[in-house]
Amino acid sequence: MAGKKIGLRPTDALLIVDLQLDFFSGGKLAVPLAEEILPIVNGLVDEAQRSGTQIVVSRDWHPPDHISFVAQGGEWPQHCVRGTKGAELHPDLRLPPGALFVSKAKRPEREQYSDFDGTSLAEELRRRAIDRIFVVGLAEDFCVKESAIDAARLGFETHVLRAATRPVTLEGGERARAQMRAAGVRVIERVSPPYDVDHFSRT
Ligand code: VGL
Ligand code: ZN
Repeated sequence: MAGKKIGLRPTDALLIVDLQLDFFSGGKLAVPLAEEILPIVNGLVDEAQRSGTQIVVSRDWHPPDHISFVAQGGEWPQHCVRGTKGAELHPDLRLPPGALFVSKAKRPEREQYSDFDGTSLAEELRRRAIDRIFVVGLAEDFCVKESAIDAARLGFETHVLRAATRPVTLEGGERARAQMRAAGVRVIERVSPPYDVDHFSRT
């Protein structure tokens, strides 16, 4: 696929955020049109594998009484409860060997939208000499946004591939892209030509 044009390298990471059943249609916190990104993410996974790029797969992994749930006074329906069907990764997601898995928001009393919050992900990536991160997945206005902003803040050259993410709400997505850009994240509108990361990197 057009992923070739990204020019992934062995010192890049493809960060696939929360492609879990609860975020797809029929799930507890379905993100509109989430299904559309699966073939695009799978194409990127293939490209990453060909390029020796580290693949990272994150999961929202809540206890049943997580603070973000309505029953605890939070804003979300109960979702991605550890060990349940809804917390499973979407079966269509292609997962090559060698992927790194990150589970987050595991403690009842804390919300952690970012894959870097309360995890050792930054250290794991630095240990592998990774300097660029390409963020895809769900949801653009929550975990994708917070993970990308954290990645940029932590010094990684960070790209979000808009074609491979979807927001909970359209307004939320627009706001998220503005916030990400303000934080130095590069929001890439499409993964097909003329997008070419090396072009951006040289400037
Ligand atoms: C997420 C809402 C609640 C996400 C997680 O993965 O973006 N959104 N928990
Ligand atoms: Zn959650």
